[in-house]
Amino acid sequence: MTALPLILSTEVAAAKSSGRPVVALESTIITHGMPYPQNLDVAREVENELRALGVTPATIAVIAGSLHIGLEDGQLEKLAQAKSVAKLSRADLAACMATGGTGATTVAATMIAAHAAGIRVFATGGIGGVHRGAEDSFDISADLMELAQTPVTVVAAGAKAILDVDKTLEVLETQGVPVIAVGQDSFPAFWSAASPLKAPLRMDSAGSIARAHHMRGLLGLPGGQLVANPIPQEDEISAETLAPIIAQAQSDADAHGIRGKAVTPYLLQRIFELTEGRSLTANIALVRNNARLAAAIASELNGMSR
Ligand code: PSU
Ligand code: MN
Repeated sequence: MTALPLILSTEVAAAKSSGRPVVALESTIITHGMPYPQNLDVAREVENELRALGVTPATIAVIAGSLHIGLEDGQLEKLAQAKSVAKLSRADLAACMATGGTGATTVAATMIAAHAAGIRVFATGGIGGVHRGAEDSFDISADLMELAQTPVTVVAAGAKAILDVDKTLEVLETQGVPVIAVGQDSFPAFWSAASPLKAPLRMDSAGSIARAHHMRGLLGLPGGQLVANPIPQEDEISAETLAPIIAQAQSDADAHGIRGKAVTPYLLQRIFELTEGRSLTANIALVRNNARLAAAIASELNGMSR
């Protein structure tokens, strides 16, 4: 049996060998979450946001069977332009690598890859969760179970209202995943900072979040943490504006019989169209905001032993 085909980008390799903090970034948000060319702009801006804070970005993807931890700019550009790239979650990652395939990693697969590379903090936009109507479809993202078993702290802007957010929080509780709202009591609703739902936990500093990650390790707890970071107020879109748009996107998905892996990308694309791109401006702002917080958490964690 040969070793895991893991390839570090030049800058990730340099950061790791000199002990500087690294933050993981997913690639499904690039290939299935936003249209080209905005997806490429966002990916680069988020990477630069981290670099400006002295933290090395590691965008993760599978290219020709190898698990890449950090992409060179040309690889990022190619991935952003690629059509019909595979979407890889926990179930698909090994199969794609074994067959020499190329694919983008979801939150679940990015956590697995980050952990394999010794990266403890990961920034994204929104996580997958329990879909509306899950009582019939059983559509529950593998992201939730991944958070229960892989020790990576994931910074997201909460969960989109394309999901059943109540049920998502219930599953996270059942799975023993800490859900930490940052600087507020309510669980953020992706495009809007606040929501009617109270977050299970609240922390007001990157240091506390880093210490909680470290403490879980000392306790021998296997999973990670979900950090729910509200979108900056100046960038938010109100829940009232979005509610009918989400309902429309959901009914379009149902009418077209969209199932399985295709559900989340379909809904994201439909909302982008229905808001005439307005959803994207907010999306960019919140991902950058999450990168900044992830950088602070990774820097704090870097000072603590594993
Ligand atoms: N939710 C978002 N934006 C995203 C995704 C989810 O608000 O880009 C992507 C992430 O990669 C997430 C994946 O891990 O979709 C979840 O897909 P599924 O629901 O099929 O597990
Ligand atoms: Mn699903």
